[in-house]
Amino acid sequence: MSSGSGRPRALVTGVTGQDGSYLAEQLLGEGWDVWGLARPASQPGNTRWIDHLLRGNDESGPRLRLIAGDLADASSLDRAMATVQPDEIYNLGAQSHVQVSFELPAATGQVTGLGVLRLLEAMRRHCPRARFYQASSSELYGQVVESPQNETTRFYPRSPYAAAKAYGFHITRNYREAYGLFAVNGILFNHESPRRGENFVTRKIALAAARIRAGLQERVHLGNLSSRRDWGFAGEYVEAMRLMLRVEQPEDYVIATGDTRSVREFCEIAFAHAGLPLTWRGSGASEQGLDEDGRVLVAVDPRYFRKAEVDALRGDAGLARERLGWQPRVTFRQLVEMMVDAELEAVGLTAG
Ligand code: NAP
Ligand code: G4F
Repeated sequence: MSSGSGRPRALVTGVTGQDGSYLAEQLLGEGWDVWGLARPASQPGNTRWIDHLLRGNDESGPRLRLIAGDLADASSLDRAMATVQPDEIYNLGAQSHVQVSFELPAATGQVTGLGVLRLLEAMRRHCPRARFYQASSSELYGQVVESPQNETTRFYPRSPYAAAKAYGFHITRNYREAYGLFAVNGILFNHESPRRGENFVTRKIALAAARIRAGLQERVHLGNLSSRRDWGFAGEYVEAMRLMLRVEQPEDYVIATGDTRSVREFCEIAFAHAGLPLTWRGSGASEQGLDEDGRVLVAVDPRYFRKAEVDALRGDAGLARERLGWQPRVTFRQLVEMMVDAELEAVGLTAG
């Protein structure tokens, strides 16, 4: 696989996000030319996680280049595809926040749903022999009908985000079947890292634990503490994306750890690691997490409750283990501690 420079080329949408930055790093490490599709920003500032890759550009070595585009704008995708002529396309761009999708349902549908179609159409026109990865989500399972969830579990989306991802899933599969494209869905369960957006619950908790320990914040307000997720490490999950495009037959895969934990458990490990072990008082909307001196460090705020919640997710990645040889290595505790360590370091502290 190669084109142009002789090196294979990848086009990554969502390159400024958590997964995009890890994926671009890995592809560059493999010697690929990587083009990141990025929305032209009216102000600089969202390239924090890829600045080191952009700085690394040189004449001879592999490099990350940005190309302007928006999943809501078909002409920009057409131009990007014609310019890059990629061998692999990773569609990671999305309005990816579930709660936000209730506030911006149509915009979420345009980008997270129809954006997939626009990209597939541009691929069909300019590089039908490329391989296409769609970032599908465990949110598709929503109100789960069985546990653990695997590739055959029925979908029950519970948010405008999940409904848009359901469209993206089906249109990807349809373009595979109708046009013979190599187009696959990775149904990834929650994956986190120090690069997670600050408004997702894991990063919000890790950030708060470190900032409270440093005296920079008094407490953190959260929503549903009983919600359970199958949380893995993002760096490992993007490895699975690459593997899915390197096998002979295009297929859809679940990527998960098989372990399910509550938001409350995440808080307990995070705060203990920051030297602030918690005890709990109350329940539901009045639940609180207190430190050894009785100070409230975690408080529930119903503003963060979802209009329709996904109560519990747990994935079965057996197919990926069998066909791709993929399995997770980082445990839940290691993930939480990695995230808290990063935030402690950012405020000049260490664990304990
Ligand atoms: P993320 O950090 O929120 O990144 C989202 C990316 O999408 C950002 O680069 C953002 O760019 C870009 N984007 C937003 N709107 C766009 C538009 N209109 N056109 C082009 N790009 C746009 O998300 P992530 O956690 O890395 O997740 C990557 C993908 O996997 C997403 O599709 C997400 O829905 C899906 N997913 C994530 C998880 C998870 O647990 N992380 C699980 C399953 C599936 P800006 O910098 O311009 O905002
Ligand atoms: O961190 P979250 O916002 O992630 P959520 O909703 O599971 O979605 C993430 O994972 C999906 C994969 O399943 C991706 F497709 C999606 O793009 C995104 O990356 O919330 C996790 C849980 C929810 O049940 C939420 O109600 O945490 C609960 N929660 C409790 N307090 C909170 C908060 N979530 C957020 N964001 N903020 C809180 O204060």
